[in-house]
Amino acid sequence: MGTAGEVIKCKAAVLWETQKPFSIEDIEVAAPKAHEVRIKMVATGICRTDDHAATGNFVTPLPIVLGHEGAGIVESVGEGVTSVKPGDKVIPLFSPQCGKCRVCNHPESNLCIKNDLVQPRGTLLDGTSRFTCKGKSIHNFLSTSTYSQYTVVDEIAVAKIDDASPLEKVCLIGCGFTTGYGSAVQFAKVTRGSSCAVFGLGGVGLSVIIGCKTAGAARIIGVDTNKDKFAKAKEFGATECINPQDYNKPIEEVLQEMTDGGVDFSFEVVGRLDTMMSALVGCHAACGVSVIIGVPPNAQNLSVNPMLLLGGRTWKGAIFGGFKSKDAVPKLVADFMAKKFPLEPLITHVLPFEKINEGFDLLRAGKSIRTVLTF
Ligand code: COD
Ligand code: ZN
Ligand code: ZN
Repeated sequence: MGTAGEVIKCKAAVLWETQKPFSIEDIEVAAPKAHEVRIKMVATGICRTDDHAATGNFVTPLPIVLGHEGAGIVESVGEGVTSVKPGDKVIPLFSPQCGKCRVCNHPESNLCIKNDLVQPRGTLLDGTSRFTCKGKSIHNFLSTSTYSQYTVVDEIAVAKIDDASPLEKVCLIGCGFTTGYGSAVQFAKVTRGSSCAVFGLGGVGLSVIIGCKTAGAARIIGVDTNKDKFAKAKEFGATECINPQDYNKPIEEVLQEMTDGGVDFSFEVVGRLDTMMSALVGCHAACGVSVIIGVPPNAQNLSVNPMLLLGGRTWKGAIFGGFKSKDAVPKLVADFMAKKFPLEPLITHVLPFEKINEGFDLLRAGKSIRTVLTF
C-alpha cells in the first residue's frame, strides 16, 4: 500500500469543546504501532452516545475525534497483527475483546477489561493517540474514533467482516443495532411464545423489537411517550403500542393487567430512572426478566425495595447486547447478508461526512432514527 508506514493527512470532525459544533479539520494520523490497525473509514452512524459525549453528559477527555459505529477498509497494519490485513473490510469495536482477560474467558460476559468505556482515557491501549491537529494531540473515543477519514485502533478492537458487505449499512452492527438485537436474542434470551415490553422506540428500541420478533415472541408491546413512534414500531414487529400519558395509572400496572401479571421480558431503552422502575415492575414478579440498556443520567441512583426481586424476578443490564464483540460481529454481518434481519429501515438519513453537524441536529430534533455519514 502506498501510504503504509507514513503519516496520513486527512479530514476529521474534531470536538474541541462540549456544547459546540464539530469542526472539520485537517489532521495527521500516524502509522499504526505494533498490534494496531489503520482503517480508511467508509461509513459511520450517529449514535446517541456520541451526542452524550458532545454535550458533556458522557464525560470524555477533549479535544477528541468522536464516533464509534463505523465500517471501513484496512489501510495498513502494525507489527504482529494477524487477524486483519490491508484491504479487509472491518468494523471497529467500541467494546473490545482481548480474548485473554477474566471477562473474555467467561462464557457469558462481554465487557473486556481492556475497554475504554467505563472510565474513558481517550487513548489506545498504549496510553497515546495517533491523531494530531494544529500541533495538538487529539484524543480517541471508545477505542474507535470513526468521525475521521482514517483512524487507528488496537487489533483487539476491530473485526474482519464479509468482503461483500455493504459498509454503509453494516456500520450499524458496530453499535445501535447490535445493542438492541443482542439484548433480546443473546442477553435476555427471549423465548418463543413469550410476552415482551420495550420502553423507548428509538433506533435501539426498534432493534430490540427485531430481536424479540426473531426469537419468536408472541406479544411485543412498545411503550413510548411519543405516539409518532408507533407506526414504525409496528412495522418492525410490535404487536401493540402504548403511551403512558394515555392512562391515569402507572404504566407498569397497565402492563400487568394486559399480560396476566406482567411480561416475561421487559427492556429499558430510554435511559431514565422512572422507566427503569416501570420496566422492572412491569415484568412478572416470579418469572419476569428486566434488562437495562439505557444509561441513566450521570450520578443518579434508584432506591429499590428488595421484595421486588425476592419473588424471582431477574434484573440485569448489558453493553453491546451481551455479545463478545470480535467473535459476534462477523457472524452478525453474515446473518445480515443471509437476510436474517434488516438494517435498512433503521437508516432514515444518509449524509456526506462533512454534514455531520446537520446529522446531529436531526438526532436532537427527534427526526432521525439513524443517520449514516459516508466518506
Ligand atoms: N417513557 C417512554 N418512552 C420515552 C420516555 C418515557 N418517559 N422518554 C423518552 N422516551 C422515548 C423517546 O420518545 C424516544 O422514542 C425513545 O424513548 C429514545 O430513543 P432515542 O432515539 O432517543 O435513542 P436510541 O434508541 O438511539 O438510544 C437509546 C439509549 C437508551 C440506548 C441510549 O440513549 C443510551 O443510553 N445508550 C447507551 C447504551 C450503551 O450501550 N452505550 C454504549 C455505546 S452506545
Ligand atoms: Zn478481555
Ligand atoms: Zn453507540
